Amino acid sequence: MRLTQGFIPTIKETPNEAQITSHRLMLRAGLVRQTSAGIYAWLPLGLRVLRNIERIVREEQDASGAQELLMPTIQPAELWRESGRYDDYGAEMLRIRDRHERDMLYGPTNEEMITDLFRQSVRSYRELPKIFYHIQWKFRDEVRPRFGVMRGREFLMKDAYSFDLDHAGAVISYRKMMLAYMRTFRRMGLKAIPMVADTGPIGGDLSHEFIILAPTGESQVFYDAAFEEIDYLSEGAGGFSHDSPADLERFFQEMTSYYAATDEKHDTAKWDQVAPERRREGRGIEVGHIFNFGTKYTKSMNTTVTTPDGKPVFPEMGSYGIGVSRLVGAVIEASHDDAGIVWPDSIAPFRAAILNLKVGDAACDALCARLYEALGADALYDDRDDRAGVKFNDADLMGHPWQLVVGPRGAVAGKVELKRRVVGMSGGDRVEVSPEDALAQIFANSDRRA
Ligand code: 5CA
Repeated sequence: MRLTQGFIPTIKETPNEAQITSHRLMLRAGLVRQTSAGIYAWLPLGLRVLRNIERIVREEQDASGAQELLMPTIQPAELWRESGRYDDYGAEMLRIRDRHERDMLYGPTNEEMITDLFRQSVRSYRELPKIFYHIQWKFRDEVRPRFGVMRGREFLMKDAYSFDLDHAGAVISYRKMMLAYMRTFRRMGLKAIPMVADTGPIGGDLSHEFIILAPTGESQVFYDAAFEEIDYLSEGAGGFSHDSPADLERFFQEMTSYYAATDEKHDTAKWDQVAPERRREGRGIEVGHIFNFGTKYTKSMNTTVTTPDGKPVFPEMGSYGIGVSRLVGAVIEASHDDAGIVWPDSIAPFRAAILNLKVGDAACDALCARLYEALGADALYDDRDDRAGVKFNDADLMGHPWQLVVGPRGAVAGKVELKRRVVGMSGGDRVEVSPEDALAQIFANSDRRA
C-alpha cells in the first residue's frame, strides 16, 4: 500500500483518554478509533493485524480437527430461557426486542445456540466426537469498559465447543484445545501460561486461563518459575500430535505439573509447597479461557445421543475462547518500546515498510518502485513528500518488522539501508546492503500469508 493513498491517521501527541501503553499506541499508530464507550472501529492498519491473528487462530483450530462454522450475533431469548441463563446473565447482556415484540439479545457467548444446532441434527454416538468453532463479534455490556480493545463491550472472540460421548472423551477434547492454544500464542510471539481458573457464569469445574505476563494485566497471578524457564513446544510443535491421546496426556501433564493459578483459584496450601525462591507473583492478561462443564447445557436443553446399546445419554461438553481483538492489545503490551510498537513478523500489518527519503529523485523513486513491486501488497510504501525524520518516527511507531530505507546517495550506488525493528533499538542499526540481499532477508521469514 502506498502511504499517500492509504488511511493511516497517526497521532503525534499522547491521547489522554488512554491509560495503558497498548491503548495509546493503537490510537497513535492509527489502528483503531473509539465510536462509543468500549466499541471500536478498526482502521486499515488495525484490521490487517486483526486478520493476521484470526488466520493463525483458524489454522491452529483447523489443525486440531475443529470445524469452522459461523453463528449469528443476534440470538433468540428462548434458548437462554431453556438453559436458565437468560435471567442469570444480568446486566452484561444486551437485550433487544424486535418489531414483533420478540425478545432477542446480542450474543455474549454461544453455548446455547451451538447446543441447539447440535440437537437438531446429531442423534448417534457414531457422529461423536465433534468440535465446532467460529470467530464472531460478541457484546458484553461491561460496567467499566477500559484499556481500549482489552476490555471492550464489543469484541471479537474465537469460541469453540466440543461434544463427546463421555468424560474420558471430553478430557481428550480439552487437551487438544490446550495444545492448539499453546501453538497459537507461540506463533504470535507470546509466552502464555495456562493457569487454573474460576469458571464464572460459563459453569463447570475444569478450567484454565491462558495468561500473558504484563504489569498492566487485570489478573493477579501466582506461578512457579518453571514457566519462565521451560519452552514446552520447543522440541518442535510436531512433538505432540492431536491424534494421539497418549501425546495429549503427556502434553497436559507437562503443562499442569507446576503451580500456576489466578487469584480466584489461588490455593495457599499448595503455594506453600513451592520453594520460596521459585514463587512468582505478578499481573497478567487473560488471552484465552477453556472450560469443561460436562452435561450442564445438554441436560438443561434436553439434548441426547444414543449409545451403542441404544440408550440415550447427555453428551459432555466444553467451550474454549480466545480473545482475538484483545490479543492485538496484548501483543503490543508484550512487545513495544519508547518509539512504538514492535510487531512479531507473523501478525505485523505489513511485512516491511519502504521509506523513500527523497520523493521526486529519479534514482530513489526507481529503486523504491522496484522494491515495492517485489514485496507487493505486503509492503507499506512511504511515498509522502515529507522529512526523513517524520518517516522514521512513523515507521517505528507503526512497528513494521523491517524498514527498507532508500536515500539519494545509496540509490545511485544501488544500495538500501535495512533495519530490523527490535525492542529498545528504535534509533538505529541500519545496515547498508544490496536490494537483493535486503529482499532475501525479508522473505526468509516464513510465518506470513502467501
Ligand atoms: N464461552 C466461553 C468460552 S468460548 C467464554 O465466553 N469464555 S470467556 O468469557 O472467558 O471469554 C473468552 C475470551 O474472550 C477471554 O479469555 C478474553 O480473552 C476475551 N474477552 C472476554 N471478555 C472480553 C472483553 N470485554 N473485551 C475483550 N476481550 C474479552
